Amino acid sequence: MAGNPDGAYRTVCRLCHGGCGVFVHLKDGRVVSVKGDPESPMNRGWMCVKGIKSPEFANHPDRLKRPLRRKKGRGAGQWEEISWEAALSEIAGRIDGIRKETGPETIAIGQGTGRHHYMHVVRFANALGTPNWYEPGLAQCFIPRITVSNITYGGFVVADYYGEVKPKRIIFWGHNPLITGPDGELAVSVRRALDAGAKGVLIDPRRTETGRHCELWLPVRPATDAALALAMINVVIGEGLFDGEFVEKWCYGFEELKAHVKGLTPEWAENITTVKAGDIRKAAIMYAEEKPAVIEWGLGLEQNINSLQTVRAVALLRAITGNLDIPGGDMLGMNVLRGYPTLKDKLPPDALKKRLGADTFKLLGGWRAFMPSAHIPALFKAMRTGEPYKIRALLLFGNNPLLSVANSREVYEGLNSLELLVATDLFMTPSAALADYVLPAAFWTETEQVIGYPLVVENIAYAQSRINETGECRQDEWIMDELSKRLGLPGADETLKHVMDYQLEPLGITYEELKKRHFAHPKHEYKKYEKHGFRTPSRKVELYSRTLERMGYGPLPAFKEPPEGPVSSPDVLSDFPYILITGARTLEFFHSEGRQIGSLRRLRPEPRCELHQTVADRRGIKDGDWVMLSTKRGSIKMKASVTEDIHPMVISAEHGWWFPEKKESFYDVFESNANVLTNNGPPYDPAFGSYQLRGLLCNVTRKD
Ligand SMILES: Nc1nc2c(c(=O)[nH]1)N[C@H]1C(S)=C(S)[C@@H](COP(=O)(O)OP(=O)(O)OC[C@H]3O[C@@H](n4cnc5c(=O)[nH]c(N)nc54)[C@H](O)[C@@H]3O)O[C@H]1N2
Ligand SMILES: Nc1nc2c(c(=O)[nH]1)N[C@H]1C(S)=C(S)[C@@H](COP(=O)(O)OP(=O)(O)OC[C@H]3O[C@@H](n4cnc5c(=O)[nH]c(N)nc54)[C@H](O)[C@@H]3O)O[C@H]1N2
Ligand code: SF4
Ligand SMILES: [Mo]
Repeated sequence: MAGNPDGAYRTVCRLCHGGCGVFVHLKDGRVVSVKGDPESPMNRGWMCVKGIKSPEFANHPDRLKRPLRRKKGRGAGQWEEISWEAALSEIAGRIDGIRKETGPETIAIGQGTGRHHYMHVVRFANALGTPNWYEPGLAQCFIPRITVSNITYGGFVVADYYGEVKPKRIIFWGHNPLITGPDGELAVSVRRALDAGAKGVLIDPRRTETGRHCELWLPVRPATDAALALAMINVVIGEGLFDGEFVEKWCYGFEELKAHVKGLTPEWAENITTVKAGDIRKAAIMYAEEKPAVIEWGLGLEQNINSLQTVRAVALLRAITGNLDIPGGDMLGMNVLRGYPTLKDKLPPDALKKRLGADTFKLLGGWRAFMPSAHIPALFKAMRTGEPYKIRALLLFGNNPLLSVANSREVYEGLNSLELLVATDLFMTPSAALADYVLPAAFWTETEQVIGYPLVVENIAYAQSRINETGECRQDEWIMDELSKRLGLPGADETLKHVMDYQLEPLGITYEELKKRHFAHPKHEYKKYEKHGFRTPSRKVELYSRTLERMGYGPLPAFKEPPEGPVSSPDVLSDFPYILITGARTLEFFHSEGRQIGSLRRLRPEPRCELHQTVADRRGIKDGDWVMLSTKRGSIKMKASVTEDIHPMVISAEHGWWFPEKKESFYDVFESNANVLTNNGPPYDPAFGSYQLRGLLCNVTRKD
């Protein structure tokens, strides 16, 4: 207990990707309120509505509190409570049987996005000897940005809102941080930068909450951002706005890039992106001339089948304008923590070869991948069909694939084909309802960990402390460690405390010491490349990437039409004349979570889709009407939000919708679930295997 006059506990909120320093107040061991920590270098007292409602999550009557074993048929909703000892030994026994019979690769592991146990899942998979773990983000989220940054600049970047010099110009590109932060930095830092005078440009088919603070909006046609970025490079180079000194000294391949973008003018891009050439030119000039400037890039760039080259094109803009690692620019991380001990040397080489999709999608699953994982469509296909071999078991740690993976109906088939499904979660979800065992996970106030923020760049190390308990809920890491012991896996003799101390070694402190200080915040160093160069083969920023070339991918970024769209598939247009984007976030919900939290649900009672006034007029739809949204894959029901703040061809559907109150009808899991509409089929991005969640063709009709 520390740090606050009324004896509150000081820790970090992890209801989303986390990062807000907080004080938690307990009464009789239960969380009663959570308040922002004014001294936290990340949030300085601020919190979002979800975090503030943490007590409602923590104390919800539907929280899972004891391990459950299925009594009747799969999905019948009949459970019996069992002890941890029984659950762990039975599950370990079944895993052991399967690994001996058909090999550990036939056991898959699925996890959700960015949780405390993220790297521990990778460790557990390696120790178990299975190459087949997945997370529904990865190829569709963050891995393209991280990998491209590593290949291009030798490290990941984040906008510098923290030093004395602040960004003058911010480009929000397929990213809506006022709603979605902290995915990188926190919403509050962005808001403060804008309030302090930074000027914004929004590149997004929707004029978002963040966009309302911007002076220029480029409503891009979904999945065509690579063309937009190439045209901006064309302007920056063609009009001599690049940083000549930085390019000369620190960039590799400038002449090749210059020749490559020569004909890729704003007029060329207007034809593709539907954004006016004049606005493309304006955005490029604003970004290049007003230094320091940052690019807030997000999911809008990744959920398409040209994710590698789209993200690369945007990445190069930072370099040629000299905005890298300067005060108020996009800074390379300090990486204050030692890399998580993932036991990757324990995964035998022949297991590596069996990773599903790895030979094709080398930057997702191959040896050069940032965090090698399996290709989700290949994994679920292997579950359903046994091709190239049968996936027999799946262990889920904080993942609800029926809602978060593309093509929900195939996911359903996949889950039903398993011999063993184990789900660890806070609540009974539709995916957990299909399991053989359901294990109760600890809430964030009930877990401990060391975490670096902002994510991936790790400029600050934080201690998250375990401050209370609920029922028999356990931290996911504990569950994996207990299974490891029973299976005699490597690393089973090390506790989470060992791991945390190992991570902190470069800072010269232990977890117990960090807990007392709450966070460690070494001074930021800029222009680190001046000491050792960039961490790339040429020691420079690689505008032209030999690494990509050697792997068989384009060394310079290029645009590719999305396979389903007004240009590539005009034959489908008569039935599906609009462009669908899914999953633009809302403040109240984190993915499929929170639908049972009364106060949040009252703020957003129903699933919504946004469409343009002209579409509504054409279809006789009024704001608040129920509509049917359909694609070639299926149809769902949502309420219409009619607006002028969206590209007139685009319809934006929320994701993650299920109805915890409708247990009798399997939570109506297919009724308003955006992933009934999405496509998990080829083509995929050739390097990451990304599938399309945005930029698909759809139709909308009023539901009578
Ligand atoms: N409240 C809340 N916060 C979250 C989450 C959540 O579920 N709820 N999820 C977390 C996770 S895992 C992630 S990955 C992040 C995501 O955070 P962001 O990167 O901000 O992602 P989104 O809000 O999904 O999408 C950003 C914008 O992309 C736009 N967009 C769609 N298609 C395109 C396109 O083709 N081009 C361009 N330029 N823009 C496009 C959408 O209109 C949307 O406004 O948020 C994290 N934070
Ligand atoms: N159509 C469409 N689909 C998308 C996206 C999109 O934009 N459009 N976005 C994609 C992206 S970027 C991402 S990252 C994924 C996210 O996908 P997931 O991370 O799978 O998100 P959820 O489906 O909400 O599942 C998370 C589950 O974890 C549980 N949980 C929360 N905390 C803990 C914990 O500490 N331990 C355990 N064991 N469980 C916990 C929650 O109750 C919830 O059931 O969705 C992807 N799916
Ligand atoms: S932004 Fe995330 S970490 Fe911060 S209060 Fe909200 S849920 Fe918690
Ligand atoms: Mo994500």
